Amino acid sequence: MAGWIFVFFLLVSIAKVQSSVFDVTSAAYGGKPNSDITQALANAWRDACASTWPAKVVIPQGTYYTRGAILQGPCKAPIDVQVQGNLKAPLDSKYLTKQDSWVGFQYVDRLTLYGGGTFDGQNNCYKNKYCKTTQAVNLRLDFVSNSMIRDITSLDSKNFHINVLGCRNVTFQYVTITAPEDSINTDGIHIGRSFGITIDHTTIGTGDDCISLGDGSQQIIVTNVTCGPGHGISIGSLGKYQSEDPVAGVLVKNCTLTNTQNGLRIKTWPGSPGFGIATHIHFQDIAMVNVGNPIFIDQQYCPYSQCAQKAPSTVQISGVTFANIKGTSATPVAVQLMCSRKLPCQNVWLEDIDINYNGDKGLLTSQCAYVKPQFTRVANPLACATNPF
Ligand SMILES: *[C@@H]1O[C@H](CO)[C@@H](O)[C@H](O)[C@H]1NC(C)=O
Ligand SMILES: *[C@@H]1O[C@H](CO)[C@@H](O)[C@H](O)[C@H]1NC(C)=O
Ligand SMILES: CC(=O)N[C@H]1CO[C@H](CO)[C@@H](O)[C@@H]1O
Repeated sequence: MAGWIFVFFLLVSIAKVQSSVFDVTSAAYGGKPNSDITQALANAWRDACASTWPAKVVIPQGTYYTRGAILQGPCKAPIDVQVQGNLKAPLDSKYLTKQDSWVGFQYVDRLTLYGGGTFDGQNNCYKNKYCKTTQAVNLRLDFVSNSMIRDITSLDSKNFHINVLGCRNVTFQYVTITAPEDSINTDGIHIGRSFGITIDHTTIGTGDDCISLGDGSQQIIVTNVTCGPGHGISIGSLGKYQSEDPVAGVLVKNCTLTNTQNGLRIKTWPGSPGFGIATHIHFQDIAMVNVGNPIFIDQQYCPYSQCAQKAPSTVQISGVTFANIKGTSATPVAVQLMCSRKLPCQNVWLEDIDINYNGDKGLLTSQCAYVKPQFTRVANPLACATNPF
């Protein structure tokens, strides 16, 4: 008798486990390969999110289209989203359900997004100068916590590839991000106002920053990332807006940058409307291959000359280490530490810097202003050889 009761409960729990898989192509949701699954995905997410058991949404192998998917929590239990297929955005962004986001997760705790699939933003705009650029980010995480994004690809986003806002304890691992070098604003991963974000074993090549850390990025770890093409790994830009939160606690370690416009950069706008802080920023064990501006603090960041260049930046940069940075520069000025005359940089260390320049635009050199760094094992041309002021 007791044995039968056991089997009965076993069957009940198997049924529960099975019912916790929400496959968009199941009869309940009706998604079909090579068709639009916008509604099927929304329904599968709704049911999975309401499950009191750990639930899994599945997008199986094959190509699927969606006009947009804003997947909202809070959910009742941990939730997995297994994307094995190739999810495609509309070519023309007027068909998107939301203009600023394509796929998004909001207010979700304990999300695991994985499966080897691809989020293809189908940006064909950059090839056509009459095409209106759009704001649609491929994958947005808003207020997501204790989560893992693993083994997925983000391809040809119409804007930033992955945007992280208001998140806590989120790890990205084995993520691949790819876009053409000449596609504007296609940053790989942008983080803002988030705490405890790790990016590990990730490969990024885009037309803008591989990784950019906006205001309020705290306790950020970037390891084993390869970047290129792109504009490098950036803190900022900071100081464009009033009341920005500090950037504090960044470790970028064991990464390789190849053929990027910039290397490791901290950029702040001149004439900031408020005061800002960037502190405890540590770059270590970085290989550079033909990188422009490999080490670059730029407190006069002003693309397209949109600002009053004369006013100094009011972002205080302090506690910055560049250690064991090796390789080749694509520009003769390999180290630039251009700080604010109003708030000079404090506690900047350069250690074991070995960068060469083999081009014909001049000799290897460095520039510093409003900073007194400490050098350990840094060759003379790389140790504040010139001061332009
Ligand atoms: C962070 O999130 C992971 C899941 O990715 C979880 O296993 C871990 O317990 C979380 N850490 C904390 C401190 O909550
Ligand atoms: C980089 O990856 C290698 C091999 O996967 C691993 O052994 C190493 O610890 C990683 N380095 C860092 C800094 O995470
Ligand atoms: C750029 C860099 O230093 N990469 C190294 C990261 O770590 C692995 C293993 O520890 C090395 O094999 C890489 O060369």
